[in-house]
Amino acid sequence: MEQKYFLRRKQVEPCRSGWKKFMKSCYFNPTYTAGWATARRKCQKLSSDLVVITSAEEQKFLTSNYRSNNWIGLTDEAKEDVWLWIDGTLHRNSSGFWCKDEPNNTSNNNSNGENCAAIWALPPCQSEWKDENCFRSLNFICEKQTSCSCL
Ligand SMILES: [Ca+2]
Ligand SMILES: [Ca+2]
Repeated sequence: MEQKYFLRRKQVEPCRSGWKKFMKSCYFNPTYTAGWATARRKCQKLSSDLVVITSAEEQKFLTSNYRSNNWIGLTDEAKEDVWLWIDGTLHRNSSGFWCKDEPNNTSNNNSNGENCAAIWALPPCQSEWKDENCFRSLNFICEKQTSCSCL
């Protein structure tokens, strides 16, 4: 009896405290900032990884819930202008939610250009993506997939 109750309860609240549920994932937006690689390690320590955005709905969920400049799990560090999600998926630059004229690989402050993607919070790129210097300290969003099929 008690076990049954626990299972049901677990299905209704599949995300840990402080994490937000959307579709089949839980999301977390730590309050501190870090460079992209450190941010990724922080997510991994929480049994998650930087967010991989696969739909317009997910993008909208993220931008309406998290309103800072946030690293996402997208990088062209391995090969310039070949953007890969951290799960290995190839991202087509024509898709996604890039801000106008982004990614532009600006090398103003860094000879390596810009190889990590972030959802930006400030105009003129509000709620859209920019490539940024990976060492810049930004907020970030972790995503953990759940096996839960509940709503
Ligand atoms: Ca780049
Ligand atoms: Ca840029």
